[in-house]
Amino acid sequence: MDLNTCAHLLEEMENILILTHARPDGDTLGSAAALCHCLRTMGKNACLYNNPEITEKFLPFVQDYLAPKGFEAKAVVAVDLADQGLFPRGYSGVVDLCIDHHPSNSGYACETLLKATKASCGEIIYEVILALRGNLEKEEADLLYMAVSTDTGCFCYANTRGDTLKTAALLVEAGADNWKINKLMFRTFSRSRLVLEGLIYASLRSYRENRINIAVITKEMMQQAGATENDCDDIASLPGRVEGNQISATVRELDNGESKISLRSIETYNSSEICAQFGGGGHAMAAGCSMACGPTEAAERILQAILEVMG
Ligand SMILES: [Mn+2]
Repeated sequence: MDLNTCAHLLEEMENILILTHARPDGDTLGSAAALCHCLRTMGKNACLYNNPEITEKFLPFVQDYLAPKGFEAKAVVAVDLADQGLFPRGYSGVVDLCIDHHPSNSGYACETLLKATKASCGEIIYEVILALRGNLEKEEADLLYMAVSTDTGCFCYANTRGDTLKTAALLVEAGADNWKINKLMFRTFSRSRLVLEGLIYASLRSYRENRINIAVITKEMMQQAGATENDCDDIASLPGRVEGNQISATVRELDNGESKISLRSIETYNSSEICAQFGGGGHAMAAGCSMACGPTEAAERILQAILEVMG
């Protein structure tokens, strides 16, 4: 469906529940809250589904929009949610409208506005809000800036295009506090996270003139740093920062005695194929697998597999 049909559909809706995806990120939460704000200014009763996985970092941005107990939805809208498998915990039901940018969107909703060339869902919500109300309010600009900046890694990832930056510029012009949001999203870390990073870097194993880098994260290191899962966001990208790195692996010791491996590689190598040897998979440049052994043995096994591919 196109933008105007989507806006028309939203205009017809009442008592709207907006869904964010499982393990919600800045894009799904910022998009949902901005849309919710806009719908409320239009006099509609709209709320965000109370996603139990919202982390402390994002909660202040979405708190005012979360559904009160007993909210009875007449219409359900999902944002940035590609597949039913990514429904927020506790939700199962019909989705009337989905607004998304994932090329892999499975078409689970009754109606879908899909713009797969967009770097973030926030850019689509920006257009939807303009189609609905003709202007953008400051609260919406802040929320959409959070959406666009987080899905592009602060405009660093390869998905950042000219029109992504144009939308970001329009959001700043509409009042988005870009520097405050950037500081919170990209330049602020828990003390535990920083201590954990220190432990990871200090014990980093590098091979073949630093072309291979392996980080091992044990339960003991987590404990020593006082770190929880909340402190492990994007932790798998750390060993790949070493100059000259071609393939990096992050090995995490799990509670059940197994190890979880995240592999990252440059285009020359296929991470997914390496992980497939251990029953895992993923993308060509980012993949993962699990091994039924402790982290020391897991690190050794993944190193041997990498060495074999590197020749
Ligand atoms: Mn997204």
